[in-house]
Amino acid sequence: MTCDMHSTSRLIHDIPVQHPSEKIRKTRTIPAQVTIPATRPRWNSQELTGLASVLREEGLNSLVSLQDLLVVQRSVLNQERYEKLLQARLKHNKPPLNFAFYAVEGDGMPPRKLESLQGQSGMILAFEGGTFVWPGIQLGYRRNVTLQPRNEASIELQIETRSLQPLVVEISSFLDENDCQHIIDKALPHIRKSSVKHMDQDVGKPDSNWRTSSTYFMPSDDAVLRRIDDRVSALTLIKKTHQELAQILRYEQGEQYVAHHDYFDPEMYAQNRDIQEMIKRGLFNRLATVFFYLTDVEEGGETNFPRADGLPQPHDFGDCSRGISVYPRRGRIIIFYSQHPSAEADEYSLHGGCQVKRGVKWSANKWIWNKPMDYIQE
Ligand SMILES: O=C(O)CCC(=O)C(=O)O
Repeated sequence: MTCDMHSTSRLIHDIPVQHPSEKIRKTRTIPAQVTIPATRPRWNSQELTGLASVLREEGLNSLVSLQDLLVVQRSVLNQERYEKLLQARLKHNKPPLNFAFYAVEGDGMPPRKLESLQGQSGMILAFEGGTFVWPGIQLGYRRNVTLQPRNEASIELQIETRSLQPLVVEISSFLDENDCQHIIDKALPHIRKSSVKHMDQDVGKPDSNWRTSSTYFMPSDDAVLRRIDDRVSALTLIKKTHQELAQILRYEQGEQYVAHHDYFDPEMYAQNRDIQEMIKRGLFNRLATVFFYLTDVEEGGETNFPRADGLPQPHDFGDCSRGISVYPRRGRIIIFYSQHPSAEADEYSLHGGCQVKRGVKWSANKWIWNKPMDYIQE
């Protein structure tokens, strides 16, 4: 298998967070010996009540304290990474914060990243690992959101949950006709046969064993493309600097990309120094893919997730008959998450571009990392 080139959320329901003044924790250590549970049960209402009352009693005044409390009460999901990143922050005199906290806003506003707990009450989303993911809630769940991308008027979207495992959400209309055509026209002169990053076991094998499409990595060097980057950032709530360049894809009739993961499994790329350097030996990775459909397709060309809903590993990675499929529609996008916010890989994010049976499919992907990359400036 190959991967092409280039922290589980916790919902704290309605915790009435109490505010500073009372007790300030003066010292800080990383909680010792927290264990990762084999299963990850949801918070039950008794636990939530307990947590809320501890918050009230302790009068926690900082996000770090809230993080400590969660870790002590519940343990972390990716202990090794949690401790490494915390140590690195302490070394650089940064607050030892590994979790990100978001306040759930009303009126269709997207969740707002919290910089402090001052004045905060209501529902808070907590993400171990520090990166936001849209909570799936349940299959078919639809939320209307008003985004405020930088340098653009606000836009209203509907985000629909298509799958919970892996987490896939769909926005039926994100790009307009002109955006789609602009990308296609700009890519056309540069498009070349797609390559894949071979896992150690596959080095030397032809790319076409997996992928027969054509590709262009497009720099964000004009106003339309920069606006799309800003929109993607506003939608994912992840900084633009975490994005790779858009990879534009063309599939002609009969072409496909068999099922694969977008993240780099450190063990499968153990001999590849560039990838090891990029993923810092497993600390960082591609977290999410934003996938754009730039054309309709007469038949075929769907994106298939063959392991959706916990299905077993397929025998045939080109078989698109299992799991869920998203069909190409000009302007539609999906976001799927290859990793949990805690940076544990989600093996169920296996996906492929099914054979185009009739017509031509133009599409594009934006890979988003859980760390800043060098491709796109803020
Ligand atoms: O074409 C598709 O629908 C999926 C493409 C894909 O998985 C990829 O480029 O990584």
